[in-house]
Amino acid sequence: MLNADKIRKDFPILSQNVNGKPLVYLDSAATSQKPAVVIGELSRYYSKDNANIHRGVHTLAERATALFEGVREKTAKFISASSPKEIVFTQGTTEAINLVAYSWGKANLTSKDTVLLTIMEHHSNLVPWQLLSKELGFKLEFIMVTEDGYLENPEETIRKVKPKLLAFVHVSNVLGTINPVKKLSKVAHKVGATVLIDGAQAVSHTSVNVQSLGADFYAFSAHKMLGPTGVGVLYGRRDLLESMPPFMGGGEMIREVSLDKSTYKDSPHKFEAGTPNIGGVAGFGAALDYISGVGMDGIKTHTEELTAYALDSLSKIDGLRIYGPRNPEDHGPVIAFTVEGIHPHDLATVLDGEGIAIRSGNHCTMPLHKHFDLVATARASFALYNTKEEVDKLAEAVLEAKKVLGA
Ligand code: 7TS
Repeated sequence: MLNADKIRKDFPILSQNVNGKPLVYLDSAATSQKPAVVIGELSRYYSKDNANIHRGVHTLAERATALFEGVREKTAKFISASSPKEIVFTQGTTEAINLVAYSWGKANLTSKDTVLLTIMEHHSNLVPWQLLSKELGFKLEFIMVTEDGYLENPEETIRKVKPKLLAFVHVSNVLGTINPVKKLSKVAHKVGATVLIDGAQAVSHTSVNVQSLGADFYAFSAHKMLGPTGVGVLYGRRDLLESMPPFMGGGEMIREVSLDKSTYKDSPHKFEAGTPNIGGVAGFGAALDYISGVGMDGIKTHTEELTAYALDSLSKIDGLRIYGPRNPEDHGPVIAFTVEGIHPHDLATVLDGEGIAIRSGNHCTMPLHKHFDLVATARASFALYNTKEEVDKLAEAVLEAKKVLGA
């Protein structure tokens, strides 16, 4: 059993008042808070080990390189990749997906192909494919979403469309839907598709095994899993990464350069041009250690309980509509909702006055909001440091907002 009260003490930011009230941070889907060990590691790294990597022979350069490559190994283990060579460090999920688009996509997609996405994608798994499809002329098709927030006939659609690439979100950042990655990857592979999973909202609260999920590519961000901003990961199956051309050119990724041509290092270094976010990667390593120390099973159970509790208490509020699966087992720790007669921004503003941080807006999923005939939703999201008392405060504050705003 996870002890959230004890865990909260590890997160310095949580012990403050906001607008005169104890902070209730329910926006971890946007970015999670960081434990003191992560903040401390950033400071330790810059105080003791800071140097550029892979190029110096001096002691600090060797230390920084060992640290950076050590976190690569740790990351590979964390998601059960078969080798650290399958881990490319990026700036975040967005860059990881763009890397797949502009490297794998440019080398593999033609005007005869189709890329299959879903309408619940974050813009970062939609816009890169739109840009590339303009350039290469391939078709974009979409798996639709049911009223209760599930993918609509995904297996049939995959069999019918026979895409060259199936790219979809593991856990929706709005509906919270946990998509059946393993099942859909299997169907996609049967029709010869490559599978890219956007794991940005999954890795922080569920054990991910990229091999058993059948992901060919899996993208995520450190900042949503207790790590620093500016670091992300692209997992890619080794044979795929090796067959792919570089994404960006520059220092670090080359083997030999002459004025008219260059040869490149093997992956993952081929995809890491320039000086990476070494300090951030060090901090990410501390975040992975922290999560492993607490235990992913405990985190998963805790966030599932909070989600079930919040789905139950919010759904009792008159005029409040939740978007996404009602079955807590299919629902990650993200709940999007609207309250009749109140604009989500107004609701978020009133809640902020109570020290409660939720997000309002389209959460970078405009097509999904359009599908539900919405411009914006309010969204509460939970992490290992949240408590049932905080969910109670959220529900009470929504009731209060209804009174204040006359809804
Ligand atoms: N994919 C999903 C499912 C996401 O939720 C996000 C960020 C991204 C990709 C992009 O990640 P980035 O780290 O590259 O920015 N989602 C959110 C959100 O829901 N609120 O703020 C950011």
